Amino acid sequence: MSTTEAVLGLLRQKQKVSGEAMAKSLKVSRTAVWKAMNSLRELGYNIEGDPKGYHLVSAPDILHPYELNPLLKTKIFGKKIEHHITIGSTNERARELAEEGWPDGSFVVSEAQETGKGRLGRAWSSPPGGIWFSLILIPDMRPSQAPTLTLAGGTAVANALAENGFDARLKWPNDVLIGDKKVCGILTEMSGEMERIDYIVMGIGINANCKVEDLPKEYRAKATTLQEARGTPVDRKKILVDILEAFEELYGLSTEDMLIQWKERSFTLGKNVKVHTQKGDILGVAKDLDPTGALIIELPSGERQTIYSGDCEHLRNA
Ligand code: BT5
Repeated sequence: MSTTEAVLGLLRQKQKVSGEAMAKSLKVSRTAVWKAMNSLRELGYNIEGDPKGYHLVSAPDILHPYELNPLLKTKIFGKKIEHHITIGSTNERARELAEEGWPDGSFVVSEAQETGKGRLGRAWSSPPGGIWFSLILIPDMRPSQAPTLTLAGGTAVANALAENGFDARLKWPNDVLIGDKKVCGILTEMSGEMERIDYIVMGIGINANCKVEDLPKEYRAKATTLQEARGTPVDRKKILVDILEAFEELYGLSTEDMLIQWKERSFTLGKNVKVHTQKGDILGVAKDLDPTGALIIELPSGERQTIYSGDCEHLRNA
């Protein structure tokens, strides 16, 4: 734990604490305490000071490890966290950290993204107030099984949102919906070879305390935010921590059990769908998932087709 985080710990424990007492308790210099105080203030902590000592008035609403660590009960997820006020894309940064050897379950989180990415080179709008983060995963599985992890990520988000009172449902392969509107998207990128995964970066973006009007016009019709679904802002820290806990639990399961949980929250299965794939559109009824997480569609002819990737559109059931 850094001196700054330790100083924050003392400020949280006591109504008022002097610089001298903190320096003594942490076995550091008064200057180190003073520097820590400045770093905390820069992050938005409101700390009042008088000759008798310091008092923490309020903490900022940021997804900084200083705020998350005291809440996290996970064993692997979040052991290392990098926080940004703004960044291009957390996925890009997580890739760099994965290359540097950051461990399984570590993640990068940012309050906003300037060039957030969706799948296939699409853009992901990431205004302040959302939850934008990218996990580094080093799973012991074959690359062909990797798509099941995207489904697990979605399930973790849906389970955590359900715990927080939202009726969240999953749209194959990478969306979380509230009603029929997208509240969360997932972008999974893999580095490895045919037979071996080096690492996976899984970016998860949740429209939390933002408004639909904060998104570009062309995205609004199909999008929602947690704040709009509830009518009041949500506790972003709790939601992020709940997602990490839910994901860690799923991460320990067999892919078979992970898929069972996805199916329980699925909005797609049983629906008439049109799936846009590289080879064209496929119309039919979404019937099931195969063991790799691919979508099994029953075509109007009664024949079944397995789809490995694409964009799924739910059609009104006839
Ligand atoms: C996704 O792609 O849904 C993946 C989104 C992943 C975002 C996270 S945020 C943290 C991490 N860092 C990144 O840079 N990315 C990840 P896709 O299924 O291709 O959906 C993209 C489409 O969703 C866009 O073309 C828009 O139509 C729409 N869209 C963009 N921003 C949106 C938003 N904030 N809410 C709802 N829909 C949005």
